[in-house]
Amino acid sequence: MHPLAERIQKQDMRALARAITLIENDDDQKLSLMSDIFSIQKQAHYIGITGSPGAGKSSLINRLLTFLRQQNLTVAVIAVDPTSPFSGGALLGDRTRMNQHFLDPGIFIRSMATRGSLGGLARATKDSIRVCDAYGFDIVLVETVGVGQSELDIMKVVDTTGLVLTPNSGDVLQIFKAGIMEIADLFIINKADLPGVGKLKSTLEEYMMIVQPKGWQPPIVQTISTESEGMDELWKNMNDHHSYLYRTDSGTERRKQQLKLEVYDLIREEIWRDVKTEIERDEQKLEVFQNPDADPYQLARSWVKEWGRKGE
Ligand SMILES: Nc1nc2c(ncn2[C@@H]2O[C@H](COP(=O)(O)OP(=O)(O)O)[C@@H](O)[C@H]2O)c(=O)[nH]1
Ligand SMILES: [Mg+2]
Repeated sequence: MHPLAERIQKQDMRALARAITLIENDDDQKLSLMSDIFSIQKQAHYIGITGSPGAGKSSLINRLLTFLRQQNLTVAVIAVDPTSPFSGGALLGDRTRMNQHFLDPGIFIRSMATRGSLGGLARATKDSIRVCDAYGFDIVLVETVGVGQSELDIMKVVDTTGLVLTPNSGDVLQIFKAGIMEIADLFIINKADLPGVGKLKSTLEEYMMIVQPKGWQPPIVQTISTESEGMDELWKNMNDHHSYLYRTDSGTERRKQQLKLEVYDLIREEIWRDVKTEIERDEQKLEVFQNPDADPYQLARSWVKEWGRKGE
């Protein structure tokens, strides 16, 4: 087994941090490490928290952390939101609030950097989630801003996705357009202390009437993160969703689908990495880029074909 995997299995926190750095840097050892990590996973509950900037994702996670620790559950938090207080881009006040968690050995907090990672942010995040699982955390929470494709990709690997919305913010339309409504397993109306909760709730209910989700019906939960309100209800619904995934046929179908998507993603990333490496080390091929009018379709096809023949 990879020495880092061995140390992670023995709950060595420094090995955990080291492994994530190795993943971020897309180190050559990554795939062999991940294979070992995969074999020592313990099936933590992976939970994604997404939503517009300012919706209260970090505040919610902060409160949920306290709640989960009271239940004696251990939690890893991976922040993909560059503005997250967990990633240091924080308001001072937020950081002070988080300090209690930073000192707790039952909690691990890490932000993701993408620099150098060929597979991109989503890949690095997925791998890091698994490393935290292998270490033995009961729950892995991921905070992402619900905006781009890479956020959507991250949500493909988590078990449960909570979409944080706020009353009167008009973000539902944005989120709808970005295709994020579909990936929500749970609608979280945060800032439920503000006016407009009823209206947002009926918008979500109307949405569900139209799309008529099969299998799991995303519940609507109300929270006030600033006052720690609604955490028990939120956790109950997250747990229900986990049971749905692991104890029902329709949940099993969804997990099969998820596996397929991940394998396809991995194949795409692996081939891309290989082909790109081949091109970059071949002077003759690089020369072709000197002609800005070259046919991109023809180039891509011929190089992929050439790569395919090499493996024969
Ligand atoms: N009124 C109210 N404000 C909240 C609530 N939750 C978070 N906020 C505030 O919303 C702002 C953005 O919160 P933050 O957690 O950083 O949002 P994020 O960008 O989604 O991570 C902060 O000023 C929070 O204090 C809530 O339930 N009610
Ligand atoms: Mg945040």
